[in-house]
Amino acid sequence: MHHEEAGHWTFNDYTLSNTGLGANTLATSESGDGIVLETLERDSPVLQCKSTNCLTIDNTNMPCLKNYDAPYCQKGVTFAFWLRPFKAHQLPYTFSSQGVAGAAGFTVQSWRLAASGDIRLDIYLEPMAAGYFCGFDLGTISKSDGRFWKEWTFIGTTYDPSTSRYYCIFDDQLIEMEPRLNPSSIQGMPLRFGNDQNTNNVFLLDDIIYIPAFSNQEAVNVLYNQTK
Ligand SMILES: [Ca+2]
Repeated sequence: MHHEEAGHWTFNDYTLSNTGLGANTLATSESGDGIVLETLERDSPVLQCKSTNCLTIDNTNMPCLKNYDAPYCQKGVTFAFWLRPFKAHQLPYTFSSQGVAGAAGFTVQSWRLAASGDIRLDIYLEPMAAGYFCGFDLGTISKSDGRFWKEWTFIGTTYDPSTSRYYCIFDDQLIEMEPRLNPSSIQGMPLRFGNDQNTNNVFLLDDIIYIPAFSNQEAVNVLYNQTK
């Protein structure tokens, strides 16, 4: 993982700071009231989120993290993080959001289908005036007792400018995103982690990664294996 101008938030020094992946780490500023703590599940400190403003990444100097598209991301973009959700007491459950509308920019949220009670996880990405998403039916993994709610999962997105295709990252899988109708018109907001709809839910984050380049399957394998 040697990239210039990349971001890597490890929390290993017990701060919210970007520790970087390369020699020329972009300047960023972070804010938030998430708590860095240690867990037996991972061998380095992680961030615990419970509030509406757990971690906010000021992407002023990270144009790919604002618009996710050409001409800002000429080599593409990859943004991913490790997520450890807990069984949701209340749904919907927003892990990350960007902008005031629910799905502007990069958004990850879970919700429950009213009819079946099955829980879904959706990853949204809205570059300039377009919208894409992936939906994962967590109910099929065995309802809220399923693997997703008990383990760390690698979640993210990556954009390939050579084909203009957007993908979700779910663990070490690459899944092409589907177009989404009626995208939000709001782009460029800071990227915020935190539950913006309920306050009784808790989740953990670790190894948030930003690379201004597309990650193909081989690259995703490397990211996954080097941070798991
Ligand atoms: Ca860590």
